[in-house]
Amino acid sequence: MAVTGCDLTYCRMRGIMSILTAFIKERKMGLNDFMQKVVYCPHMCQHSNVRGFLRIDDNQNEEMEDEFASAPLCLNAPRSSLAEETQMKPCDFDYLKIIGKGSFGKVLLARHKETSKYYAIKVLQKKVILKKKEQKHIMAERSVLLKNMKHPFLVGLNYSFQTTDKLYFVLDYVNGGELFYHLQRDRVFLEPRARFYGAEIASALGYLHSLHIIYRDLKPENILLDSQGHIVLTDFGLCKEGLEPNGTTTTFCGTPEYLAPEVLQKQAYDHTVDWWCLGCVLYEMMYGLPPFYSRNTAEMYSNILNKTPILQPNVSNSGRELLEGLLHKNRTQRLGAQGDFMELKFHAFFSPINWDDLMAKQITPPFVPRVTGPTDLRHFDPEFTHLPVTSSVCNSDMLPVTSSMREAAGAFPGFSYGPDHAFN
Ligand code: ISQ
Repeated sequence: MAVTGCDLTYCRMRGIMSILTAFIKERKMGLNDFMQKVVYCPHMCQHSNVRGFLRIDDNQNEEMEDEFASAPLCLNAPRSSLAEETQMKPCDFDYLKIIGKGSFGKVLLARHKETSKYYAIKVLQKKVILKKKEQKHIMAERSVLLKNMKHPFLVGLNYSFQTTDKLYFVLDYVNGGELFYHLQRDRVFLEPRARFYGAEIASALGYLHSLHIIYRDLKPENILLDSQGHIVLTDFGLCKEGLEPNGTTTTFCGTPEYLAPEVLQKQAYDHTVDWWCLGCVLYEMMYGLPPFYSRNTAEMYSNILNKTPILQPNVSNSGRELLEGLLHKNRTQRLGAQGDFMELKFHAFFSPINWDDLMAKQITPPFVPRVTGPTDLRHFDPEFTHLPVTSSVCNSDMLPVTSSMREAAGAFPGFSYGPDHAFN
Protein backbone atom coordinates (compact mmCIF):
# COMPACT_ATOMS: atom_id res chain seq x y z
CA MET A 1 0.00 0.00 0.00
CA ALA A 2 1.37 3.38 -0.96
CA VAL A 3 2.15 5.80 1.88
CA THR A 4 0.74 9.21 1.14
CA GLY A 5 2.05 12.60 2.30
CA CYS A 6 -1.14 12.88 4.31
CA ASP A 7 -0.35 9.68 6.26
CA LEU A 8 3.15 10.98 7.00
CA THR A 9 1.85 14.31 8.27
CA TYR A 10 -0.70 12.51 10.41
CA CYS A 11 1.96 10.17 11.86
CA ARG A 12 4.28 13.09 12.55
CA MET A 13 1.49 15.04 14.24
CA ARG A 14 0.62 12.07 16.44
CA GLY A 15 4.29 11.68 17.34
CA ILE A 16 4.59 15.34 18.25
CA MET A 17 1.37 15.19 20.26
CA SER A 18 2.49 12.17 22.26
CA ILE A 19 5.87 13.80 22.96
CA LEU A 20 4.11 16.98 24.07
CA THR A 21 1.65 15.06 26.23
CA ALA A 22 4.47 13.13 27.91
CA PHE A 23 6.40 16.38 28.41
CA ILE A 24 3.45 18.15 30.02
CA LYS A 25 2.73 15.14 32.21
CA GLU A 26 6.34 14.96 33.37
CA ARG A 27 6.46 18.69 34.09
CA LYS A 28 3.23 18.49 36.03
CA MET A 29 4.52 15.60 38.12
CA GLY A 30 7.79 17.42 38.59
CA LEU A 31 6.05 20.53 39.86
CA ASN A 32 3.98 18.47 42.23
CA ASP A 33 7.07 16.75 43.59
CA PHE A 34 8.81 20.09 43.92
CA MET A 35 6.00 21.46 46.05
CA GLN A 36 6.09 18.35 48.19
CA LYS A 37 9.75 19.04 48.82
CA VAL A 38 8.92 22.60 49.81
CA VAL A 39 6.57 21.13 52.40
CA TYR A 40 9.14 18.74 53.85
CA CYS A 41 11.96 21.26 53.64
CA PRO A 42 10.38 24.71 53.99
CA HIS A 43 13.84 26.21 54.31
CA MET A 44 13.94 25.78 50.53
CA CYS A 45 11.73 28.86 50.39
CA GLN A 46 14.79 30.86 51.39
CA HIS A 47 16.43 30.22 48.06
CA SER A 48 16.08 32.97 45.49
CA ASN A 49 15.23 30.50 42.72
CA VAL A 50 12.45 29.00 44.78
CA ARG A 51 11.16 32.41 45.74
CA GLY A 52 11.22 33.54 42.16
CA PHE A 53 9.50 30.38 41.05
CA LEU A 54 6.76 30.78 43.61
CA ARG A 55 6.58 34.41 42.63
CA ILE A 56 7.21 35.42 46.19
CA ASP A 57 8.87 38.74 45.70
CA ASP A 58 9.09 41.68 47.97
CA ASN A 59 7.25 44.11 45.73
CA GLN A 60 4.35 41.83 45.33
CA ASN A 61 3.99 41.54 49.03
CA GLU A 62 4.04 45.21 49.84
CA GLU A 63 0.67 46.80 49.52
CA MET A 64 -1.09 45.72 46.38
CA GLU A 65 -2.29 42.45 47.83
CA ASP A 66 -5.71 42.29 46.28
CA GLU A 67 -6.26 38.71 47.16
CA PHE A 68 -9.98 39.16 47.39
CA ALA A 69 -10.19 39.81 43.71
CA SER A 70 -7.45 37.60 42.40
CA ALA A 71 -7.77 33.90 41.75
CA PRO A 72 -5.24 31.68 43.47
CA LEU A 73 -2.33 30.48 41.44
CA CYS A 74 -2.08 26.75 41.30
CA LEU A 75 1.44 25.83 42.26
CA ASN A 76 1.21 22.43 40.68
CA ALA A 77 0.96 23.95 37.27
CA PRO A 78 1.63 27.66 37.44
CA ARG A 79 0.80 29.83 34.49
CA SER A 80 -0.54 26.98 32.40
CA SER A 81 -4.00 25.96 31.34
CA LEU A 82 -3.57 22.87 33.51
CA ALA A 83 -3.97 25.18 36.46
CA GLU A 84 -7.61 25.81 35.64
CA GLU A 85 -8.40 22.11 35.57
CA THR A 86 -7.02 21.39 38.99
CA GLN A 87 -7.24 24.72 40.77
CA MET A 88 -8.24 24.75 44.38
CA LYS A 89 -8.90 27.62 46.67
CA PRO A 90 -9.20 28.28 50.38
CA CYS A 91 -12.99 28.33 50.29
CA ASP A 92 -13.16 24.77 49.01
CA PHE A 93 -12.61 23.75 52.61
CA ASP A 94 -14.30 24.09 55.95
CA TYR A 95 -11.69 24.96 58.55
CA LEU A 96 -12.49 23.14 61.74
CA LYS A 97 -9.63 23.63 64.16
CA ILE A 98 -6.13 24.99 64.50
CA ILE A 99 -3.87 22.01 65.17
CA GLY A 100 -0.46 23.70 64.98
CA LYS A 101 0.93 27.19 65.07
CA GLY A 102 4.27 28.92 64.71
CA SER A 103 6.15 31.85 63.31
CA PHE A 104 5.65 30.91 59.65
CA GLY A 105 1.93 30.27 59.88
CA LYS A 106 -0.41 27.58 61.07
CA VAL A 107 -1.78 24.13 60.42
CA LEU A 108 -5.54 23.66 60.34
CA LEU A 109 -7.76 20.64 60.31
CA ALA A 110 -9.96 21.17 57.28
CA ARG A 111 -12.69 19.24 55.50
CA HIS A 112 -13.01 19.42 51.75
CA LYS A 113 -16.55 20.58 51.11
CA GLU A 114 -17.16 18.45 48.06
CA THR A 115 -15.62 15.15 49.15
CA SER A 116 -15.91 15.56 52.96
CA LYS A 117 -12.33 14.31 53.21
CA TYR A 118 -10.21 15.61 56.07
CA TYR A 119 -6.85 17.28 55.51
CA ALA A 120 -4.23 19.12 57.50
CA ILE A 121 -3.76 22.41 55.68
CA LYS A 122 -0.53 24.20 56.33
CA VAL A 123 -0.72 27.91 55.60
CA LEU A 124 2.54 29.81 55.32
CA GLN A 125 2.79 33.57 55.19
CA LYS A 126 4.91 34.66 52.26
CA LYS A 127 5.96 37.82 54.09
CA VAL A 128 7.33 35.84 56.99
CA ILE A 129 9.22 33.51 54.68
CA LEU A 130 10.68 36.53 52.95
CA LYS A 131 12.06 37.92 56.17
CA LYS A 132 14.26 34.86 56.63
CA LYS A 133 17.78 34.84 55.36
CA GLU A 134 18.78 33.51 51.97
CA GLN A 135 20.04 29.97 51.78
CA LYS A 136 22.11 29.29 48.74
CA HIS A 137 22.94 25.63 48.77
CA ILE A 138 19.52 24.10 48.91
CA MET A 139 18.44 24.02 45.32
CA ALA A 140 21.78 23.18 43.80
CA GLU A 141 20.51 20.07 42.11
CA ARG A 142 17.49 21.06 40.19
CA SER A 143 17.11 17.54 38.92
CA VAL A 144 16.67 16.31 42.49
CA LEU A 145 13.62 18.49 42.80
CA LEU A 146 11.97 16.76 39.90
CA LYS A 147 12.17 13.27 41.34
CA ASN A 148 9.12 11.51 42.63
CA MET A 149 8.68 11.74 46.38
CA LYS A 150 6.43 9.32 48.19
CA HIS A 151 7.12 7.31 51.28
CA PRO A 152 4.87 5.49 53.76
CA PHE A 153 6.27 7.41 56.72
CA LEU A 154 6.37 10.90 55.24
CA VAL A 155 3.25 13.03 55.30
CA GLY A 156 1.67 13.14 51.85
CA LEU A 157 1.12 16.37 50.00
CA ASN A 158 -2.16 16.19 48.14
CA TYR A 159 -2.29 19.64 46.73
CA SER A 160 -0.87 23.09 47.01
CA PHE A 161 -2.02 26.51 45.95
CA GLN A 162 -1.33 30.10 46.78
CA THR A 163 -3.02 33.41 47.16
CA THR A 164 -1.16 36.68 46.90
CA ASP A 165 0.24 36.48 50.39
CA LYS A 166 0.00 32.87 51.48
CA LEU A 167 1.04 29.39 50.48
CA TYR A 168 -1.37 26.55 51.17
CA PHE A 169 -0.34 22.94 51.50
CA VAL A 170 -3.07 20.34 51.60
CA LEU A 171 -1.51 17.48 53.55
CA ASP A 172 -2.65 14.09 54.79
CA TYR A 173 -4.26 14.43 58.15
CA VAL A 174 -3.28 12.13 60.99
CA ASN A 175 -4.54 12.29 64.54
CA GLY A 176 -2.59 9.71 66.51
CA GLY A 177 -0.70 12.53 68.19
CA GLU A 178 2.95 13.40 68.54
CA LEU A 179 5.17 10.44 69.34
CA PHE A 180 6.53 12.35 72.31
CA TYR A 181 3.09 13.01 73.69
CA HIS A 182 2.84 9.25 74.15
CA LEU A 183 6.42 9.02 75.39
CA GLN A 184 5.73 11.60 78.06
CA ARG A 185 2.82 9.51 79.29
CA ASP A 186 4.80 6.25 79.32
CA ARG A 187 8.15 7.85 80.37
CA VAL A 188 10.17 5.31 78.34
CA PHE A 189 9.39 2.83 75.59
CA LEU A 190 10.48 -0.78 75.75
CA GLU A 191 13.14 -1.61 73.18
CA PRO A 192 10.88 -3.36 70.64
CA ARG A 193 8.66 -0.29 70.53
CA ALA A 194 11.61 2.12 70.24
CA ARG A 195 13.05 -0.13 67.53
CA PHE A 196 9.82 -0.06 65.53
CA TYR A 197 9.59 3.73 65.59
CA GLY A 198 13.34 4.10 65.03
CA ALA A 199 13.17 1.83 61.99
CA GLU A 200 10.23 3.67 60.43
CA ILE A 201 11.93 7.03 60.99
CA ALA A 202 15.27 5.72 59.67
CA SER A 203 13.66 4.37 56.51
CA ALA A 204 12.01 7.75 55.85
CA LEU A 205 15.32 9.58 56.40
CA GLY A 206 17.17 7.09 54.21
CA TYR A 207 14.62 7.69 51.49
CA LEU A 208 15.08 11.47 51.69
CA HIS A 209 18.85 11.03 51.57
CA SER A 210 18.49 8.92 48.44
CA LEU A 211 16.93 12.04 46.91
CA HIS A 212 19.78 14.15 48.28
CA ILE A 213 17.52 15.78 50.80
CA ILE A 214 18.61 16.34 54.38
CA TYR A 215 15.66 16.51 56.74
CA ARG A 216 17.88 18.41 59.17
CA ASP A 217 15.24 19.29 61.65
CA LEU A 218 14.05 16.05 63.16
CA LYS A 219 12.50 17.01 66.44
CA PRO A 220 9.75 15.68 68.66
CA GLU A 221 6.97 17.84 67.27
CA ASN A 222 7.71 16.67 63.72
CA ILE A 223 7.14 13.01 64.54
CA LEU A 224 3.46 12.06 64.50
CA LEU A 225 1.57 8.81 64.72
CA ASP A 226 -1.29 7.94 62.41
CA SER A 227 -4.41 6.32 63.78
CA GLN A 228 -2.91 2.85 63.25
CA GLY A 229 0.26 3.72 65.15
CA HIS A 230 2.68 4.21 62.23
CA ILE A 231 5.16 7.07 62.10
CA VAL A 232 4.42 10.13 59.98
CA LEU A 233 7.22 12.64 59.66
CA THR A 234 6.05 16.15 59.00
CA ASP A 235 7.91 19.33 58.85
CA PHE A 236 5.55 21.95 60.00
CA GLY A 237 8.05 24.54 58.87
CA LEU A 238 6.59 26.79 61.46
CA CYS A 239 9.63 27.32 63.56
CA LYS A 240 12.82 27.50 61.59
CA GLU A 241 14.66 30.46 63.00
CA GLY A 242 18.18 29.82 64.08
CA LEU A 243 18.66 26.72 62.03
CA GLU A 244 20.38 28.36 59.10
CA PRO A 245 23.56 26.44 58.38
CA ASN A 246 25.21 29.59 57.04
CA GLY A 247 25.12 30.71 60.60
CA THR A 248 23.53 34.07 60.16
CA THR A 249 20.96 33.66 62.87
CA THR A 250 20.86 31.85 66.15
CA THR A 251 17.47 32.65 67.56
CA PHE A 252 16.37 29.15 68.42
CA CYS A 253 12.69 28.65 68.51
CA GLY A 254 11.53 25.55 70.26
CA THR A 255 13.63 22.72 71.58
CA PRO A 256 17.38 22.71 70.83
CA GLU A 257 17.97 19.30 72.45
CA TYR A 258 18.53 17.50 69.17
CA LEU A 259 20.88 19.99 67.57
CA ALA A 260 23.95 18.28 66.18
CA PRO A 261 27.31 19.71 67.29
CA GLU A 262 28.17 20.78 63.74
CA VAL A 263 24.88 22.71 63.45
CA LEU A 264 25.41 24.31 66.82
CA GLN A 265 28.90 25.36 65.80
CA LYS A 266 27.65 26.60 62.44
CA GLN A 267 29.94 24.26 60.59
CA ALA A 268 29.21 22.44 57.36
CA TYR A 269 26.80 19.57 57.79
CA ASP A 270 25.62 16.67 55.67
CA HIS A 271 23.18 13.76 55.82
CA THR A 272 24.81 12.53 59.04
CA VAL A 273 23.05 15.37 60.87
CA ASP A 274 19.86 13.32 60.50
CA TRP A 275 21.50 10.24 62.03
CA TRP A 276 22.55 12.36 65.01
CA CYS A 277 18.95 13.49 65.45
CA LEU A 278 17.71 9.93 65.14
CA GLY A 279 20.22 9.00 67.85
CA CYS A 280 18.69 11.69 70.08
CA VAL A 281 15.14 10.44 69.39
CA LEU A 282 16.10 6.82 70.09
CA TYR A 283 17.99 7.81 73.23
CA GLU A 284 15.00 9.72 74.54
CA MET A 285 12.66 6.82 73.78
CA MET A 286 14.86 4.32 75.61
CA TYR A 287 16.13 6.47 78.49
CA GLY A 288 13.31 8.96 78.92
CA LEU A 289 15.32 12.17 78.43
CA PRO A 290 17.31 13.64 75.53
CA PRO A 291 20.98 12.58 75.68
CA PHE A 292 22.40 16.00 76.53
CA TYR A 293 19.48 17.37 78.45
CA SER A 294 19.86 20.12 80.99
CA ARG A 295 17.31 22.60 82.28
CA ASN A 296 19.97 25.19 81.68
CA THR A 297 20.15 25.81 77.92
CA ALA A 298 23.78 27.00 77.97
CA GLU A 299 24.74 23.84 79.80
CA MET A 300 22.83 21.75 77.30
CA TYR A 301 24.76 23.36 74.44
CA SER A 302 27.98 22.65 76.26
CA ASN A 303 26.88 19.02 76.80
CA ILE A 304 26.12 18.62 73.10
CA LEU A 305 29.59 19.84 72.21
CA ASN A 306 31.63 18.25 74.96
CA LYS A 307 29.85 15.57 76.96
CA THR A 308 29.90 11.86 76.15
CA PRO A 309 26.32 10.60 76.46
CA ILE A 310 25.71 8.35 79.44
CA LEU A 311 24.53 4.92 78.30
CA GLN A 312 23.14 3.06 81.32
CA PRO A 313 23.07 -0.75 81.08
CA ASN A 314 19.26 -0.96 81.21
CA VAL A 315 19.43 -0.80 77.39
CA SER A 316 20.72 -3.81 75.43
CA ASN A 317 24.30 -3.93 74.15
CA SER A 318 23.19 -3.50 70.56
CA GLY A 319 20.98 -0.55 71.57
CA ARG A 320 23.83 1.17 73.37
CA GLU A 321 26.20 0.45 70.51
CA LEU A 322 23.73 1.98 68.07
CA LEU A 323 23.32 5.11 70.20
CA GLU A 324 27.05 5.44 70.59
CA GLY A 325 27.47 5.23 66.80
CA LEU A 326 24.72 7.73 66.05
CA LEU A 327 25.81 10.21 68.71
CA HIS A 328 29.41 10.53 67.58
CA LYS A 329 30.30 14.22 67.81
CA ASN A 330 32.58 13.89 64.81
CA ARG A 331 30.20 13.43 61.92
CA THR A 332 32.78 11.62 59.80
CA GLN A 333 32.87 8.85 62.42
CA ARG A 334 29.14 8.75 62.95
CA LEU A 335 27.14 5.67 62.06
CA GLY A 336 25.82 6.29 58.55
CA ALA A 337 28.76 8.47 57.48
CA GLN A 338 29.93 5.89 54.96
CA GLY A 339 26.96 3.78 53.90
CA ASP A 340 24.17 6.07 55.04
CA PHE A 341 20.90 4.22 55.80
CA MET A 342 22.46 0.84 54.89
CA GLU A 343 24.74 1.09 57.92
CA LEU A 344 21.71 1.42 60.18
CA LYS A 345 19.65 -1.14 58.34
CA PHE A 346 22.25 -3.82 58.96
CA HIS A 347 23.05 -2.81 62.53
CA ALA A 348 22.48 -5.53 65.14
CA PHE A 349 19.90 -3.40 66.96
CA PHE A 350 17.62 -3.53 63.92
CA SER A 351 18.21 -7.23 63.16
CA PRO A 352 14.66 -8.20 64.25
CA ILE A 353 13.25 -5.81 61.63
CA ASN A 354 12.14 -7.16 58.28
CA TRP A 355 12.60 -4.01 56.24
CA ASP A 356 10.38 -5.11 53.36
CA ASP A 357 7.54 -5.79 55.78
CA LEU A 358 8.23 -2.47 57.49
CA MET A 359 7.97 -0.55 54.23
CA ALA A 360 4.77 -2.38 53.35
CA LYS A 361 3.33 -1.47 56.78
CA GLN A 362 3.09 -5.19 57.43
CA ILE A 363 4.58 -4.95 60.91
CA THR A 364 1.82 -4.50 63.45
CA PRO A 365 2.47 -1.25 65.36
CA PRO A 366 3.28 -1.86 69.03
CA PHE A 367 0.69 0.70 70.09
CA VAL A 368 -2.54 1.91 68.51
CA PRO A 369 -3.58 5.45 69.51
CA ARG A 370 -7.07 5.65 70.91
CA VAL A 371 -9.15 7.82 68.60
CA THR A 372 -12.86 7.64 67.86
CA GLY A 373 -12.64 9.21 64.41
CA PRO A 374 -11.00 11.96 62.38
CA THR A 375 -12.44 14.76 64.47
CA ASP A 376 -11.14 13.27 67.69
CA LEU A 377 -8.47 15.82 68.58
CA ARG A 378 -7.57 14.49 72.01
CA HIS A 379 -3.93 14.06 70.98
CA PHE A 380 -3.48 17.63 69.81
CA ASP A 381 -2.29 20.38 72.07
CA PRO A 382 -5.34 22.22 73.48
CA GLU A 383 -3.22 25.36 73.32
CA PHE A 384 -3.91 25.23 69.57
CA THR A 385 -7.22 23.43 69.29
CA HIS A 386 -8.87 25.85 71.74
CA LEU A 387 -7.96 28.82 69.57
CA PRO A 388 -10.89 30.18 67.59
CA VAL A 389 -10.73 29.52 63.86
CA THR A 390 -13.28 32.19 62.97
CA SER A 391 -10.68 34.75 61.96
CA SER A 392 -8.92 32.18 59.81
CA VAL A 393 -11.94 30.88 58.02
CA CYS A 394 -12.94 31.81 54.55
CA ASN A 395 -16.19 33.73 54.90
CA SER A 396 -17.40 35.65 51.90
CA ASP A 397 -20.03 37.53 53.90
CA MET A 398 -17.36 39.31 55.88
CA LEU A 399 -15.00 40.55 53.22
CA PRO A 400 -12.59 43.07 54.64
CA VAL A 401 -11.94 45.93 52.27
CA THR A 402 -8.78 47.70 53.30
CA SER A 403 -5.41 46.09 53.53
CA SER A 404 -5.21 46.63 57.27
CA MET A 405 -8.63 45.02 57.69
CA ARG A 406 -7.49 42.16 55.56
CA GLU A 407 -4.55 41.64 57.80
CA ALA A 408 -6.76 41.73 60.83
CA ALA A 409 -9.07 39.21 59.23
CA GLY A 410 -6.49 36.52 59.85
CA ALA A 411 -5.11 33.70 57.84
CA PHE A 412 -8.09 32.93 55.62
CA PRO A 413 -9.87 36.08 54.61
CA GLY A 414 -12.78 35.24 52.33
CA PHE A 415 -12.69 35.84 48.64
CA SER A 416 -14.64 34.42 45.74
CA TYR A 417 -13.16 32.57 42.83
CA GLY A 418 -14.07 31.30 39.44
CA PRO A 419 -15.97 28.15 38.52
CA ASP A 420 -15.58 24.79 40.16
CA HIS A 421 -12.55 22.70 39.42
CA ALA A 422 -11.57 19.08 39.54
CA PHE A 423 -10.22 17.91 42.87
CA ASN A 424 -7.28 15.53 42.59
C1 ISQ B 1 -1.00 16.14 59.52
N1 ISQ B 1 -1.87 15.75 60.42
C2 ISQ B 1 -1.92 16.40 61.58
C3 ISQ B 1 -1.10 17.45 61.86
C4 ISQ B 1 -0.19 17.87 60.92
C5 ISQ B 1 0.65 18.93 61.14
C6 ISQ B 1 1.56 19.31 60.18
C7 ISQ B 1 1.63 18.66 58.99
C8 ISQ B 1 0.78 17.60 58.76
C9 ISQ B 1 -0.13 17.20 59.71
